[in-house]
Amino acid sequence: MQRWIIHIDMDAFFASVEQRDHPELRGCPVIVGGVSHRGVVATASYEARQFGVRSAMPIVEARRRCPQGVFLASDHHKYARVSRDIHDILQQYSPLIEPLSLDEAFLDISGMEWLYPEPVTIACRVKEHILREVNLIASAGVAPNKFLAKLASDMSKPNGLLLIQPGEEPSFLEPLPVGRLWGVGGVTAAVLEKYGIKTIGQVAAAEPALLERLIGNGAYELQRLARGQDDRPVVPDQESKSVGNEETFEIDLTGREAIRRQLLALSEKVGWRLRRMGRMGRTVSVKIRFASFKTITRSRTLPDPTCLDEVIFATVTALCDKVTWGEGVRLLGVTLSGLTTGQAQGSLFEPEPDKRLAIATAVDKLKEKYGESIVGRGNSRHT
Ligand code: TTP
Ligand code: MG
Repeated sequence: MQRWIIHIDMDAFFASVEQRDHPELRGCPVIVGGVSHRGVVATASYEARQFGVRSAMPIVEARRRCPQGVFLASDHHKYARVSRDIHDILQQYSPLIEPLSLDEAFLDISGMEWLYPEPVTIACRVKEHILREVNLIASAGVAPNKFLAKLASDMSKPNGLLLIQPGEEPSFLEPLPVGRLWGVGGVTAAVLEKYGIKTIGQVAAAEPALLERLIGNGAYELQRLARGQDDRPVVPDQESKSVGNEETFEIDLTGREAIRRQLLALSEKVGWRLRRMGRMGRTVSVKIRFASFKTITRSRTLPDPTCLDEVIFATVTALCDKVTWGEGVRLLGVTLSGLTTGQAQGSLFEPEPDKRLAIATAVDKLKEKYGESIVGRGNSRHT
């Protein structure tokens, strides 16, 4: 299976949040950081970067370079809240998310071709979703591994989306300066450059013995990176408390059958994500937003945790039976919370779920390999 990793990184994160919340600051050079005399810049808006203001620069220096700048104290609580909102969005696109900081994360989207046609389409949707829901701009990199994905998002900024296809690694990497390699800071770069190794292409072609002499133990890994090889896995955040998917419809849904079909598709997505994460959930929640924006949620806690589509969907159906469907439906969501680790299903008295999990997992593998159509239930559709 071809590996596909997306790296998402918000543009000028702290500054963009402030510009979002204070529209009068849009288009202005905004500098966020410790505003005391001895503080440093946390980040600068792209307008401020034109004056040479950078992260970690003393505020005094930033004021000298950009006297007309708007200087603001950072509000970590607010940025952490926004970060959680973004994380909730990312969760809807992959069960394997590794947050790196408040504003960046890796998503492993390998094997999701049955959900989306192209890896780059997923990245595009993630960007659109973040813009729509939190009104901020993200840049994205799509590539066969973490190193290349992060490089791609970095190089595409601002408001970028860059795809590196398998096979394109050498031509992409060769001309870049060594400092672009993960883990190469100023000191290592200086050592390499002293020996005439200035580009990533030169690292890739260097004599291994020479590299080892120059930088020691990390030489082998560094050369692999320079050749675009990186097997590091995306390590998901095991702390996540719930797994949910929701969908806003372009046209409000009417009619029981249309609603049922969407709820089945959402239940299948959530079940699949849980199985991929190796987890189960005990509480099933349904969210319904009507055309009038009236929003209700209904939950039920099951006697045993589950990751099975049919158990999730049956619970969802039971919850929806009690809802009065007076008007069109704008949004539906299905979430499992009360997550447990591991998927040992069934018990002495109820051995059946184990078999059902085995079947579901086998079907997942087929879907990942051949696409959804080969094993689809025929009555749910994924977008
Ligand atoms: P970055 O993603 O490195 O920077 P950025 O989002 O501001 O700009 P861009 O990605 O478009 O280049 O860091 C994310 C946030 O972390 C940033 O908005 C502020 C904070 N931060 C600091 O507080 N100190 C620092 O030295 C850096 C680099 C970032
Ligand atoms: Mg950023």
